[in-house]
Amino acid sequence: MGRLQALIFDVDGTLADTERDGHRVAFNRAFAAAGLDWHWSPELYGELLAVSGGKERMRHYIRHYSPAGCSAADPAGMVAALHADKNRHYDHLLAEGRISLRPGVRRLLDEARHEGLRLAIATTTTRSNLMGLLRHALSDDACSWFEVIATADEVTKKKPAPHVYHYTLDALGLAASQCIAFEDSENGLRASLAAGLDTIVTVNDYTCQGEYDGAALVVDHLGDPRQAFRLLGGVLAGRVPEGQRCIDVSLLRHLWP
Ligand code: XBP
Ligand code: MG
Repeated sequence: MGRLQALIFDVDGTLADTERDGHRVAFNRAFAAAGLDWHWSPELYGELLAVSGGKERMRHYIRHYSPAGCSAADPAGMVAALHADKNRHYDHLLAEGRISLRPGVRRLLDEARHEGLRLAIATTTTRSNLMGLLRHALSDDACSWFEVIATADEVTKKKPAPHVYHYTLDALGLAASQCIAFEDSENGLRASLAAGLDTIVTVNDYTCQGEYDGAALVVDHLGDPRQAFRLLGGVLAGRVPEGQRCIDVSLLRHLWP
């Protein structure tokens, strides 16, 4: 058996483009419902994404952007209530089918399961948000596809801290050298590299300007037979065969023999 045993996926931005049309819209609905005139434009949200975690992002916004209406007697309670309401709106957006998987995600998950690779998730999002995404964008039983699901509910320190990856590797009972991580952002890559994981970065509109030194591969998405990925960089880029159209299990086994 080759040394590659498991694939570990980040969620937001990696499995699906959840941020601009998902979490951001849901935050704005929660702000409006609370009578706040806060509005996170797509551009502002891009800046705020430097902070992982919805509650942390709101605290950062209050601290650094001084919006009106944040003189609540209980700011922590206010943030917690806004976050709960944001998650409720996010779940509605998922149920309406507004968020779909990124190219190649379903194909690679299906293929990996068929080829006996183990699957895990390592995310800093809230568990209920992840469950909604898996159910609505993948399948009713999709959470059973992943042997380990590590979320913000399991670890307190969010990415770029490596804790969620350490937790995932411990739960899988595998060494980092037996797994590959899939990430979409600088914070995510810093977390996975700090845990010793070789990492494939699939950038998106919010993360395509990032610095991904140390990534094994940087691509625009995982690719599908009819929608080839673009290879953007990475330390293993020179070993990707000419004409390769997608990240598939045979490519992974070629790069990690
Ligand atoms: C991405 C995040 C999350 C979401 C919001 O996490 O930073 O905070 O934007 O989720 P990842 P919550 O890419 O690691 O999945 O509101 O549930 O925190
Ligand atoms: Mg991400």
